Amino acid sequence: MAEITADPFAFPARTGEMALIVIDMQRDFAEPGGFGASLGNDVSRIGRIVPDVQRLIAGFRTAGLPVIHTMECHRPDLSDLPPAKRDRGNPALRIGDEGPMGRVLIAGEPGTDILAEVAPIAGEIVIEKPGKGAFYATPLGAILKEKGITQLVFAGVTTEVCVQTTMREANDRGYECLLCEEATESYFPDFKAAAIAMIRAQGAIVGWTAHIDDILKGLSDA
Ligand code: C5J
Repeated sequence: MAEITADPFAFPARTGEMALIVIDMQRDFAEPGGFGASLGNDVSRIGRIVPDVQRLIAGFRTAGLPVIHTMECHRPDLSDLPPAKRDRGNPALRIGDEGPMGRVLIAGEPGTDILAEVAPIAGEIVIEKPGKGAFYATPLGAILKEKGITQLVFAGVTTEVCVQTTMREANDRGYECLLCEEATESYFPDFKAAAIAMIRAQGAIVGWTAHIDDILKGLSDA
């Protein structure tokens, strides 16, 4: 067993049972004209983590470990979009509306695509999810079970919404979860810091957090 230097204590890595989950690195969250921007957010923050997400993905690919990507998106007929989600807030564009990158957060539209720099390669699993958590209404749990995965390393956006929700879902399902601090981002720096703090508080009540170099070292030592 390899150890990854982490907070609040070393992560007991079993690389044979480990996968990387890259949450929602989509144009809709990172580029002007998408869902994130329609809610009034400064989306430029998201692009800044792309090089570290790339490095983390490359480390997993080099180690021969699974990389699983998620996309927050809905069916074109909106049958998986609860009115409570579509009507929330006062966005410039609602989910399903026609925007500069196609229909906002709809499967198959240009804005829903994963950023080219961190896009899946052939053979990697992509989970389309209608909720914030990646386990809700998706085959993710069954896929992980079939692959014998028990440990999940997390990257992606946004830290306190889809990343944290998925980590909490995974933690309740018995997975050991580790969040890479440099490979996640929020529109709100304070929320990122708070999410990281609450995940690892109380003896890793939701999971561990670690720096990218320590995770990559743990993978290469294993
Ligand atoms: C949000 C996400 N923030 N991927 N989605 O609505 O975190």
